[in-house]
Amino acid sequence: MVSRRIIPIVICVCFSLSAQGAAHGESRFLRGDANDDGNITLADAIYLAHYLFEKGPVPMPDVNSGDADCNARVDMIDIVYLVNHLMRGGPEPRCPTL
Ligand SMILES: [Ca+2]
Ligand SMILES: [Ca+2]
Repeated sequence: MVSRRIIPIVICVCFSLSAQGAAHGESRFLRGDANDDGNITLADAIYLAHYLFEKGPVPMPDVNSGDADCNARVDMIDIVYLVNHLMRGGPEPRCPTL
């Protein structure tokens, strides 16, 4: 269950959109699918906010599934990245290929 404190955080993120990118390899998970349901949705951004700010469960099946911008860290920018992708047509959560 997502706490009511998460919703304002996600709403704030929606209004401060930005995107960043970096490079490192992909493995066997869908980058950005933090809740491991096979789809990238706003639920993944909420899941990450819960993980980061309320000590919620770690992104599944690998913590890197929450690293939407592929910079080797899971942080608030990944929430922004997901919201930018879902609501503003920003880049997909994946690492650039070399
Ligand atoms: Ca998902
Ligand atoms: Ca990241």
